[in-house]
Amino acid sequence: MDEVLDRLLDGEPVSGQALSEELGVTRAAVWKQIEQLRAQGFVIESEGRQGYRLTKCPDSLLAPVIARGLDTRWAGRSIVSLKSVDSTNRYARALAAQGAPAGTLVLAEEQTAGRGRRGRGWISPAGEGIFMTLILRPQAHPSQVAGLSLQTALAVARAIARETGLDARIKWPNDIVCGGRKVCGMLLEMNADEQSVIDVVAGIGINVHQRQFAPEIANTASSLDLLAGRRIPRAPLVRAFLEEFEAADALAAQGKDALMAAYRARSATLGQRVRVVSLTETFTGTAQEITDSGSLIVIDEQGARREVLAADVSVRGLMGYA
Ligand code: BT5
Repeated sequence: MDEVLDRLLDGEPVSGQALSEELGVTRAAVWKQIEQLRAQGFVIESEGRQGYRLTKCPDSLLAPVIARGLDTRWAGRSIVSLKSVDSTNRYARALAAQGAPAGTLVLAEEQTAGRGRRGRGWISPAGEGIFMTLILRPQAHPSQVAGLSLQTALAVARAIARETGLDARIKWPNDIVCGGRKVCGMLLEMNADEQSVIDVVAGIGINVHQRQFAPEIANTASSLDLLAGRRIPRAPLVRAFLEEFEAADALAAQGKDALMAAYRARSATLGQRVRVVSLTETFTGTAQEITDSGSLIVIDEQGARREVLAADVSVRGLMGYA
C-alpha cells in the first residue's frame, strides 16, 4: 500500500496499468490497495483513461505521508506506521534488538498499553494523538544519555511551537506544557551494558485532537487542538519533531552549554519556585539547573543545594500548584 500511496502523493494522475507495471503487481491488487486507501479517508478520483488521482489526504500517519517533504539526514528515514500496538516503546525496543538502524521511527494510531514512567500509563486513544518512538544509537557511556532526554524535550517543544504557535514549555523532567496543561509526555528507555549504550528508544506521546479526557487527567491535560483553537494536522508535527531533533543533535555536538542555553529558553521549571515530592520527603525551593546526569538542582528554603533525581516536581502557577 505504501508504494501506491507514495506514487499518488506525486499529485499527478496515474493509470492502474502504469501502477501495476511499475510495482510489479496485478491490476486487481492495485485496485484493492486503492480501495484500502479510500477506506482510510484518502479521496482518490478515477479519471477514466488518465487513471487515479489523489485529491485529498486525510490526517494520516502512514509512512509515505510523513516521508513527503521530510528534511532530515537520518531521523525518520525509516518509518513503521501501525494501526494499533500495545506500546510503541515496547515495539521499538524489539525492533532495535533486531538491529533496526538509528533514526527508525515507530508510529501508532492507538496504543492499548501506552507506558509512562514508573509503571504509570499513557492514555492513547485511536486517531487522537501522536504516539511515536525514535530509535537512537548514541556512541556514549551509559552515564551520558541524560543529554538525550534534554535533546528530545527541546525538539518536541520547538516542534509544537513551530507548528501551532503555542508557547510550548518543558517541565522537568519529561513533560511539555502549554497554557499550564500537560500536552505531551516522554519516556526514554536505555539498553546498555556496563561500558556502552546499545540503544535508546525515545517515546513521545502528544495530545492533538482530544476534546475530552479521562477523569483522572481532566484537570491537568489538554490537547493542541483545544489550546490552538484549530485542528492541528499530525504529519507536519511529526516531521517538525524529526527535523528539530537533528537540529538539537547539532547543538549538543557543539557542547553542553549550547544545548543547555536552548533548553533553558524553553524550560517551564528552571528559575521557578517548585515543590518537590519524592518517596521520602516534600520540600519547596527554586529550580536552578540540570546536571550532566539529568538531575534537577533545587535551592531549598534554607539555601541548601539539593539534587533531585526521581521525584515529582510541581512548578508554582502550573497545574494547580499555587
Ligand atoms: C509520561 O510519564 O509522561 C511519559 C509518557 C510517554 C508516552 C509515550 S507514547 C509513545 C511511547 N510509547 C509508550 O508506551 N510510551 C511513550 P509520566 O510522567 O509518568 O506521566 C504519566 C501520567 O500522566 C499518568 O499517570 C497520568 O496521570 C497522566 N497521563 C496519562 N495519559 C495522559 C495523556 N494522554 N495526557 C496527559 N496526561 C496523561
